[in-house]
Amino acid sequence: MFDSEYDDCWLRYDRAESDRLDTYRRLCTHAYVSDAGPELVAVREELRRGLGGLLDREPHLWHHPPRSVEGFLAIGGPEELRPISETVDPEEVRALDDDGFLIRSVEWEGSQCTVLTAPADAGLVYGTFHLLRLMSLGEPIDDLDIVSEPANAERIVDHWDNPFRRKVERGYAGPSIFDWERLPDLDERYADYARLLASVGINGISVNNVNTRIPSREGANDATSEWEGWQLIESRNLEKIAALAGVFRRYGIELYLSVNFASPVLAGDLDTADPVEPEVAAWWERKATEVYDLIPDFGGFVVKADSEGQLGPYDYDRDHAEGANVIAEALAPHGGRLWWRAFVYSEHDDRAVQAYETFEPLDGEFADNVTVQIKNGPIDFQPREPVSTLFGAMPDTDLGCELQITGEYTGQGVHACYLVPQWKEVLDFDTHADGPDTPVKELLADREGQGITGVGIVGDDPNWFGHYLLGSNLYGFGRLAWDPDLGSEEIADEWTRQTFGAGDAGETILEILMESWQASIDYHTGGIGLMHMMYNGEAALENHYDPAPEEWPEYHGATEEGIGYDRTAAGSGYAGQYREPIADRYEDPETCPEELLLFFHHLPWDHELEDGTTVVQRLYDNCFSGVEAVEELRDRWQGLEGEIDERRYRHVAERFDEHVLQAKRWRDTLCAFFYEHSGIEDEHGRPPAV
Ligand code: GCW
Repeated sequence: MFDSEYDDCWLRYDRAESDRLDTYRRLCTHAYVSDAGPELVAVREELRRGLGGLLDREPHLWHHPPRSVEGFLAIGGPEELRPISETVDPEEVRALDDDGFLIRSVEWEGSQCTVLTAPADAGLVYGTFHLLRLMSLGEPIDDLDIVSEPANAERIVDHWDNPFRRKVERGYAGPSIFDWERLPDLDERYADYARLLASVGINGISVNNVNTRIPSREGANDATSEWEGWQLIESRNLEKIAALAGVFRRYGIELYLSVNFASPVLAGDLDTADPVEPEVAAWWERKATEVYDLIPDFGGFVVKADSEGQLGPYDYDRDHAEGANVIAEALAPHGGRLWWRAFVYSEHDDRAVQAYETFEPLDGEFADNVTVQIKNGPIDFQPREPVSTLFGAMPDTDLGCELQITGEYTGQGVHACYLVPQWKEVLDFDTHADGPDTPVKELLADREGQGITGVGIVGDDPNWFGHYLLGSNLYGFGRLAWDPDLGSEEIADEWTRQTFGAGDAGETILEILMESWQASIDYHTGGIGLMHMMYNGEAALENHYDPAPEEWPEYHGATEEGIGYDRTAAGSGYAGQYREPIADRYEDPETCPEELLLFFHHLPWDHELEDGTTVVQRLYDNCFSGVEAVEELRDRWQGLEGEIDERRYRHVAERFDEHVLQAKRWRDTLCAFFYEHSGIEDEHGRPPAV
């Protein structure tokens, strides 16, 4: 339906199946839509596109109740349209979360009316996409009674897009979708991107890289870098931001900006960013007012401080709460929020322990409009990590869980890897924060200012994601952030049917997605807790795509006698940061889950696992089975030739060929590395045994 050169992803709105078409036409050809806010313009446009495709006929959009029609849609606020206010109790609607919506089949003046209402216009946008999703999935809509509210108040995509030269850090789908040179001129693709995000309930977007400055080798204060003038917070750039905010606003999406902690120096004329200095506080206040004068519904700022060369409060011997609060206080009068990243490491031998040691003591010290944004695991978006110990450790601080939609460590834009099962594992993890059964998803849910952020994946490539199958991750991120109780398979099934249609091909693609993550874990890590063995090499060349275990002894702990990292009390003590009984479980190799064993323990190569297999043999077996799994997935994809359009078939098939090659590269490199250190051959005599 996108009348453009790029893919329409899951918003295809293909003609409904005949068994549904008549009912859909009877109930939805006519739509009475309020024309209150900017969001209703988006609602009308989406109805034209969606119903136009699904009903295979132009829908009639009315400004009053259509007369003598069998059925019609009525979309608007609880008291805006009579078909709604006379059939639904406005109190019931007003009681819903702001982004929530209600869809109900009712009788009104002799017509079968499907009312869609919400306490706020953003809910009407999400509700409209939900109704069109049900129809795209061929679901019955003649007896609806849906009340849907997001579990997470904030559902934000964080872009790591650099404003200059449109490079996306850890982006594998071409240049940045945002053309900062041309902004505030708008590209129609911005609105289509907003549609994709709103269609899965996403309500926030941060448009630029958290690395707001590439630190020069000589240190961060080098003003000569070509970043000059590309601090988007600079006054000259704000109209670009405002233009983008206008596009996303129509789809109920608030805009955020990553800013440098030292913006008063980099984007201002101060010579300090010390948070306790009154002139610094005054600078942030002026800056916030300047932004909100242009963008009244601006979401707020995202800050990466004291991390990977980015400036921060430590540069002024202040702690992270002091650093954050000066910015938050400037945002507060405007209703803005500061997302302060907890991705701080490098002070400790064991990188895993630092975030907790830095932030847990600051619980309750952050201003009310600060959300501490925590990566799902203690290392860095690895194929599988334990859950960060900060979840459940800061009850008096608003928290956000940061996930990575782009596959930096899971094959980038080349390997098919559906990440929703990984995210489910994180969100379902029981932190025991308030005793048993306190999963992460519960800690985050139903609390203003809390939620889930995802590192963005889209780029300017026609397929948006670098790989057609990876669209499932953006789709899945939104659906899961809205409802963490949805199943991975359920979400994958929804995405597959909307993107590739129902039928056998869809079934096969669903299977491929559901098996892809475990395969990725196995060939990238050996599947029992090792991680972070990727090529880093020369900073300029680092790609995190190729294997290079030899670069990371402090991560895998491989020695002649064993492998793994001792994070028990006898080691770095990281396991002790968890609450009981989790700490005990991880502390003991007998009770530690096998999939995380070598993350918590350094064990002899011939240590016997529960089924008697040794550690080294399990590593060999998993690396080999990871490759076999990818070969199997490729075979299944090849079986779809002729069943799906040539363009997408060919695109994915080519990537599967590279996927198999690269998986073998990881397998062979890791197995050679394990053999080199252990001197123990693979029991099955499989090469490479160097
Ligand atoms: O994952 C690592 C990446 C960096 C990224 C950093 C972060 C934006 O390798 O590219 O920087 O984490 O999360 O800040």
